[in-house]
Amino acid sequence: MTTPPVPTDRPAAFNGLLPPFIRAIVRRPAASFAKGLTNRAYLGVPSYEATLAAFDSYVAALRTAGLEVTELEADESYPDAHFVEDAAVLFNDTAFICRPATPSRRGEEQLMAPALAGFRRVYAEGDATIEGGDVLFCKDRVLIGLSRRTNRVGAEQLKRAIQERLGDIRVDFIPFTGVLHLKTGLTELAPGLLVHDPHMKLETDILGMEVVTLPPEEGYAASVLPINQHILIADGFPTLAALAAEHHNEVHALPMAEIEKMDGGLTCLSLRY
Ligand code: CIR
Repeated sequence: MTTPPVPTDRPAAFNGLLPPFIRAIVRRPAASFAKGLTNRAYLGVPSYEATLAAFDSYVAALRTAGLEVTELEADESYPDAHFVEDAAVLFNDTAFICRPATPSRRGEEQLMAPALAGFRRVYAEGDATIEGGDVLFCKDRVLIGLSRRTNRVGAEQLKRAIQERLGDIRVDFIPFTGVLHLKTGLTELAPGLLVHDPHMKLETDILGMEVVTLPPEEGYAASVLPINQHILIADGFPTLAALAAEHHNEVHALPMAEIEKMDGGLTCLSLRY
């Protein structure tokens, strides 16, 4: 299934550097999903039924936020493939096709590429490893996490592609440890305002942005997904919920406990554009 890219002549919205989102791509979780990678096995084995229910709530929230959602079929050979965000980074008419770091996820980017045939595609190559979960478009800059999944070669390739397409915008590399992806532990709740999971150890300062560090027991909630005037948050985290309500009129609190068990969050379940 091919999806058309977003027209580039619309005004910038919440995402600052990007046009307002109008569409999203998701993939239904496969029955093999529990064979996927996780650093959170201590949370227990997730149930497939509950995972599908969480996924359905998520898709419904994307639609309520006004997005036209394309749902791709599950693929049993890739248990992590519903974390579609890791396979590509979309900006305007460009799809930067990532290069997953782990053998079990290598190939997901090929699986995603046909759905992105309407985009101008740029491929990570050579020694690059990069996953979309490490890429955060903010109000006035792009942050690329340097993690166990994204190396400097991959980050440089993406930086070049972004600057070729969007002009000489600021792209900062953010080395960190303690969580899986950059957006596992750091997202932009409102323009210029980042929320941070204290389990994530940032190895550099983030200058010129406000950073709110959540209480440790709410660390998982640092992964929020603003969509134009709406925001999706994980249900059950009162500090984060209060902050979201301060900045957004439309807050959707979603059941994420099953997704968390496989180290997933709100951003990774879709590609928005
Ligand atoms: C993994 O470890 O790769 C998957 N189980 C979870 C990926 C989550 N993706 C993301 O946060 N962008």
